[in-house]
Amino acid sequence: MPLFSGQASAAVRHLHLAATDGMMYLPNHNGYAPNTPTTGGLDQAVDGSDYRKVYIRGFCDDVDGTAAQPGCANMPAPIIDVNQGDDVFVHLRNIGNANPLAPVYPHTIRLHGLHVSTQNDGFNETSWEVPTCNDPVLNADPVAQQACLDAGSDVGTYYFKAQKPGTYMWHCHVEASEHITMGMYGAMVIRPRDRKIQGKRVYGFDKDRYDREYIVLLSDIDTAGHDAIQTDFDGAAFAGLPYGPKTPAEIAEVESYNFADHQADWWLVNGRAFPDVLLPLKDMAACNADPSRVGAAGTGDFEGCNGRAEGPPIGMLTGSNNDPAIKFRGKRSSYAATIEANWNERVLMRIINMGYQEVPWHIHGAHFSIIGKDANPYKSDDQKREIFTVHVGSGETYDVILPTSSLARVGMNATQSFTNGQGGGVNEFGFDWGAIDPNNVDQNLLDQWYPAHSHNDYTVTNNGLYPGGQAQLIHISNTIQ
Ligand SMILES: [Cu+2]
Repeated sequence: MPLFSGQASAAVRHLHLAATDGMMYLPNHNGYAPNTPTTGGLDQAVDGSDYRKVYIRGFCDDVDGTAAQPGCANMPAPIIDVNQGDDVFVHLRNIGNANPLAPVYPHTIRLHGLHVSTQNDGFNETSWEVPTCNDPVLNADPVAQQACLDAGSDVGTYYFKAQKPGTYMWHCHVEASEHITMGMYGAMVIRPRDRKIQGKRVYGFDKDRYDREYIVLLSDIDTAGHDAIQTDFDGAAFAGLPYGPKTPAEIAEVESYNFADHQADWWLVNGRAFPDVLLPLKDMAACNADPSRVGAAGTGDFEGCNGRAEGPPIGMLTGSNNDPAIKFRGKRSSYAATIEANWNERVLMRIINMGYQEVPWHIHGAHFSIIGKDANPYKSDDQKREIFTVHVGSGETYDVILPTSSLARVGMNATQSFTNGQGGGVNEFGFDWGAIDPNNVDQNLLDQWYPAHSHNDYTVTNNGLYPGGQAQLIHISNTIQ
């Protein structure tokens, strides 16, 4: 029984993740509006705008431990969302690659920020790793492969007791210089034990009350590294090596790219570059379990689950709070990348940096406050400090709250531009403000659109084309559901 009314009993959760490879598309254009999906050529959207297809490693929802198919990697990986006090078992199944030309590796889960034992730490050099039964050696020996599967050698289980509420990240830690930037990362949220404040407060202290929450997961991609891994694998050399972990010399034998040469050319918010952040969330469930998107063997090319001109994944991990089958009081977390809120609401942004560069994250229109960092609340006075840029280093998380009441919506501030005939009509993202009525300027101020973006503005580009990359929009209105 709960100790007092409103306090939840801790749950025992079993979460299933599959590690594999996949494909994603990056907008290779600087059009202002996102393109619509197409069934046409592989690298173009229906309006002719370019997309850049890149090979990734990653994770997808394995549902019950059997659902995922090789090639299903979601970008970013599913969200782990649990409550303080929960006993969480994360089962990782390494299903190998869809691409026969890419290196085959073990994987782990590093629960970044959690106080876990060495044995549950995904730093495989001091703990352990999960190999796959889907590699060139075992694929050529069906008896040995079946024995590998029967023994469950391709599954490992991590345990943690959810302790401090806040915002975290998780990722693979095998050869992290390669596996992280290839896409093996996702967001993690722990909510307060008290049910009454789940989905309403980050920690339960002074200023951390909010009405809506968004995950802002920042990362970057060096396509040269992804291309090298896509076609790099020397299967003959691999087949000659002993089974199990490889030495540096053996790794060098099967791949060539040096990840110290990392130089990003795309920068992402929730796994998408602008303007694709504006697109609706994508349900990955059907794709995760569909082997038909895997291309012809030996080509290293297949369809994957992150399509061209498609929005970020919903982010649900079955068994988490964001699984609709789980009873949950608050609003569910997702990778929604357009921030929408009504006037006089407080918007929580859980900012996470999984990229290799520090990001000066800047929001137009109003100041915001940092109410916590790295799953620890700031002191009450510090929670009141208002800023307009937060520097988020790799491996850091910040919980910031934007009160929409502080956004500018005062007619007199816009009167001059309205007098000049500006500020009405349709903006370049397709939103229609309507005609300007000089006698009622406030009618044009009801909906407001602001950018939030990296202030390293060269990262607000797609392969050098501005605008693109690490930017999203904040839409404030009075009709947001
Ligand atoms: Cu890995």
